Amino acid sequence: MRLSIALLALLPTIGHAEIHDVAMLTRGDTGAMVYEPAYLEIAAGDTVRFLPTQRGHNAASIPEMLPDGAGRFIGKIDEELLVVFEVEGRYGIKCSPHYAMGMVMIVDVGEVAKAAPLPDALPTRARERMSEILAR
Ligand SMILES: [Cu+2]
Repeated sequence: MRLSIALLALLPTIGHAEIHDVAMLTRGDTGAMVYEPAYLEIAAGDTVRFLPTQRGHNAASIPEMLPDGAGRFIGKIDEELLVVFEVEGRYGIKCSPHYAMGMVMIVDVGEVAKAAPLPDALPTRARERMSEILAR
């Protein structure tokens, strides 16, 4: 009896995927046109919930920073978007209207080579922001 109770108590934590909230902001604590947090390290199967906390933003995958086998995604402006990250690797995420202004974030799923170079194809400001994010 004691054993079965202990097993039941463990069940909710086994294989339980987490949900991580990200605010999409025009003016945040870390600057203008930002995701907060701008960096997440999560497990495969976890969900990220992009919240339209302030108006005018979305979240979309960056084709040059999408792991092999992972699907592209693009949220609608001013709408909440839930993305389940099943494939391990480093994901770049952009706000479609503010990509050139550097509104980007990084999601590392599972085991990721932290020192991997950023692709050359990114807009200059987006690249600078990502370097700052990774240096924090
Ligand atoms: Cu934006």
